[in-house]
Amino acid sequence: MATAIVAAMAATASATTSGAAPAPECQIVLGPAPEPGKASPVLSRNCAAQGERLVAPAADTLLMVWYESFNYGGASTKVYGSGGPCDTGGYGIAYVGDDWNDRISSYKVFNNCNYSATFQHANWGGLCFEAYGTLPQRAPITSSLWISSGSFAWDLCD
Ligand SMILES: [Ca+2]
Repeated sequence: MATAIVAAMAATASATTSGAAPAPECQIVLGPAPEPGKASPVLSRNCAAQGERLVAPAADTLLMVWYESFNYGGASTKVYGSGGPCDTGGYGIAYVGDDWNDRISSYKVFNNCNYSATFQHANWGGLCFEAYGTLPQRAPITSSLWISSGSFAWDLCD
C-alpha cells in the first residue's frame, strides 16, 4: 500500500474519490479563541486530493493532529493556530466537522497544547474527557474539543 501511495504521488494525473470520510490528509487553521469558552474562528479547512500533498501553512503553529485509528493510524488532520503556541487562552473547536465527528480515536499535541478536553457533543456538551499530552486511545465520540497550555484556570469538565 505504501508503494502505491508513493507511486500515485509521483504521477502527474490523479483520480479523486469521494464519499469516504474522513479524507486521508487534511488541515485546519484556527484563530485564537476570543476568550476562554468561546470558539476559535476556523480560518481555513483543506484536504489533499488523492495523489497530492498539502503544503503546511508556514505562518501558523501546529497545535494538534487527529487520527482516525488508535495509536495514530489511519486518516489524519493537522490543526494549526494563527495565534501561535497554546497559552492559557487556548483554542476551542465548537464542532470538529461532519468528516471527523465521532471519529477521532487518538491525537497528538504540540507547541504547549498540553491540556485537552474532548466532548461528546458539539459546543462542549455531554461527556467530557480531559487529557494531558498526546493520547494514543480516545473513544471515538468526540464532537468538540478544547486545547490550551497546562495551566488552566477555567475548569471545562465540571
Ligand atoms: Ca459525539
